[in-house]
Amino acid sequence: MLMKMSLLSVLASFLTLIYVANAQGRGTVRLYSNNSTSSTLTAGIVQIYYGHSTGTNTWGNICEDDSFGHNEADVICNQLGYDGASTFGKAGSTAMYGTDSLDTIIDDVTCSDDDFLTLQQCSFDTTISSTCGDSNDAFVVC
Ligand SMILES: [Ca+2]
Ligand SMILES: [Ca+2]
Repeated sequence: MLMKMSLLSVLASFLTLIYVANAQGRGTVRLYSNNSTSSTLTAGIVQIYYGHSTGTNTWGNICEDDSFGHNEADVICNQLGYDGASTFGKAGSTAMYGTDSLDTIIDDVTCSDDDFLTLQQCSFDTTISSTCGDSNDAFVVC
């Protein structure tokens, strides 16, 4: 009986660890490059885990059309654990990262300070401009 209980508690701790490792927080960002979203990527198309128009959180892209600039790229790299961005742009302007076919879920990101540590300190819109498609997915090089 004692043996059975300790096995169960070990299993429970193990499952908790797996859950924590896989937990996606709302607002989490990651990079995409040629079908990979490896956490070791330092450059790629930006994906964010955020509420879609359906209300549930999902992974999607950020539109790089008008307000997206160096401040915004810096904040994304800061959030990923790097010290700002060296460059950024539209996915359609390079063949480096492939095409990320996820929907665009964040538009008009504006960060008033490039030292912010997370995009949630910036303003942004979940109403997506018609100009936002895969070729306008924002990429960053951290
Ligand atoms: Ca826009
Ligand atoms: Ca996309």
